[in-house]
Amino acid sequence: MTNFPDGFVWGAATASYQVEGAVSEDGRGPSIWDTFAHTPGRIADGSTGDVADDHYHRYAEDIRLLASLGLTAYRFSIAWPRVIPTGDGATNPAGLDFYRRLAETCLEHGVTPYATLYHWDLPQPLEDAGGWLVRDTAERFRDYAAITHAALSDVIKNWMTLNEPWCSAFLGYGNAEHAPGRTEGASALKAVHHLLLGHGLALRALRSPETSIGIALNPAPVYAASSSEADRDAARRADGLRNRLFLDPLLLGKYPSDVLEDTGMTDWFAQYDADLPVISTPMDFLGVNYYCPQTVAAPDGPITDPGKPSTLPGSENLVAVDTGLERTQMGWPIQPSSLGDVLRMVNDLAPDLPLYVTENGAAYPDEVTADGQIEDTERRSYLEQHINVCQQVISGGLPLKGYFAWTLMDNFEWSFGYSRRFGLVHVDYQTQARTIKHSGHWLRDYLTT
Ligand code: GBH
Repeated sequence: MTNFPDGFVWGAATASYQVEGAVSEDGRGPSIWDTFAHTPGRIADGSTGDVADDHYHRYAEDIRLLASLGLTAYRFSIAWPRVIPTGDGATNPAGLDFYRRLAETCLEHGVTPYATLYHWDLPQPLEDAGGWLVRDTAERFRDYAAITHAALSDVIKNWMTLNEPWCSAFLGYGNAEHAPGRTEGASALKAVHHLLLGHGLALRALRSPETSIGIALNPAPVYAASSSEADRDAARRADGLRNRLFLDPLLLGKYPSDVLEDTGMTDWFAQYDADLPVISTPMDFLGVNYYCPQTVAAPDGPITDPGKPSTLPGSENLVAVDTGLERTQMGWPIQPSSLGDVLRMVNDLAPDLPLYVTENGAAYPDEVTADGQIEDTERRSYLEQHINVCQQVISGGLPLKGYFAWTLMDNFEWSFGYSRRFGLVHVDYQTQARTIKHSGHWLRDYLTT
């Protein structure tokens, strides 16, 4: 039995390209992730999202499974290229209809839909026209958001504009780990601005009394490896690019000047001051995706591996430090108390803003036992410890309203393909058979007994 307040939202999350498959069905257009995954060398195991979990056809079974875990909310994303196949041309009714069926099936099972409008699958024609490096993409995003909301707002009341714009900008246009696989140095900050502008324009277009709208970010506590001035400066720079570059414009209506200076982008940003009131349009909630903290130091010698494109334009001279914590299969250190730190960090900036943990979870190489069980005790323990922290921050007075596990079921883990599993539910990719893991059973018992 949980001690969470009544009405606390318990859910699981997925994203369109990671689960849907059916990439050429019912008029869907290509996205940057189709192009990227089909480019040899981009995905660790050479896989693509062509089939993924076949969620496009199996969504009803998947929503039943989600409900059977005692969860009452499903965070999924809407694929822009299903709704507007070329990005800015005609609307595809069959694409909208899929999300209507998905939302209606949720409602039939007592599950509240939470839709993310952009979880990284930009229509390829928009990338060909400049992608997030150009302002026009923000305006096309607003139009897509408005069309989608107008079509589905009777069945979907909770919306998120973007998922983790940090990843879109710095993995997509910085170090090329994600689609579209470009290495643009400090110009990746232009993508940050256009993503945030798209968010603000969409927020204004969707505003209505029955709709609750937010964004899902991936802020993380950044700790300095020591109290030396150099290490503290490294932490300032990493915190700037990871957190303040997003939180400050969204919540305070200004960009952090030190980050713009470090990256040499002050003059570029100065041209667009007039966008800040749009970007800082008040939201109904903020989603926090949390996996791990970051500890950084200034390097002893010169910049490490200068040949490798960076996710830290202008601040390459810092290094990640291993603090000896246990790690998940992703290599991400486990530090549950840091979830409390990050929630307090955003609450300090916006004291009254309702917060959700919109993703939290862990990858492990799950093994199926002889009798068909998946004994993922490490994942169970990760989830339990982080859920306990949620309870603590609520007791401490923070307006935390819900928790979404990442992820409902194993899926296409971006540049790692199918080689990393985060699910509460195991997926056998040969047969598409779903099996609830020990962690899923634990969560159900936690929520229902
Ligand atoms: C989320 O991204 C995604 O929203 C989701 O689609 C994905 O499947 C899931 O997480 C699991 O990866 O610089 O050492 O601090 C999370 C991606 C993970 C990116 C942590 C930044 C920072 C590592 N983030 N990572 S570090």
